[in-house]
Amino acid sequence: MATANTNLSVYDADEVPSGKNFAVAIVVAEWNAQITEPLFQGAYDTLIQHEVSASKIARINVPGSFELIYGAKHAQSKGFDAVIVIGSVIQGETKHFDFVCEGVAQGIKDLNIQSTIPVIFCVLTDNNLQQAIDRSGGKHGNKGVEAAVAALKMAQLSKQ
Ligand code: DLZ
Repeated sequence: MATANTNLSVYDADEVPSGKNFAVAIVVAEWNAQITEPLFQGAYDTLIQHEVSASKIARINVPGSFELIYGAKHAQSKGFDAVIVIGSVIQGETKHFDFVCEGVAQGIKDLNIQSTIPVIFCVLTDNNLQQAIDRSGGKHGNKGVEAAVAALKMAQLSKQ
């Protein structure tokens, strides 16, 4: 599972389906905006690069990562071909980190079981701010790029 030796922005563009006919919602948590904004930008730019029309990309803001579940469910009801949820949870002094991480992961998993519209998990769960910076455009690349690629692959799969 470790990303230490992985660059999240590196992928084979030839293996990514065209997004020409897809509409994608990106749900963004406002908590740790210093991290979620570059993740959003990485996802958005990658979708555009793979021919998703700007008019077919919708951004939905929610307060924190815990609300990503409701935001994604809302987006699914609007008929997008894929939904990306973007959040950054950083370990603090209390157990809140564990509850938010567990809650959002299970919630997004449930949405993927219940609906045919794929929800892509772009939530960083880091021990400290530096680890989050490293994965949102830093030395380990940008998880938003990885999420956009996953969204296009899963949108295509959902049509097969
Ligand atoms: C409350 C809280 C805390 C302590 N930490 C984070 C965090 O690191 N990342 C994040 O996205 N959200 C955090 N939140 C907010 C919760 O996700 C949620 O928005 C509130 O508990 C309200 O439901």
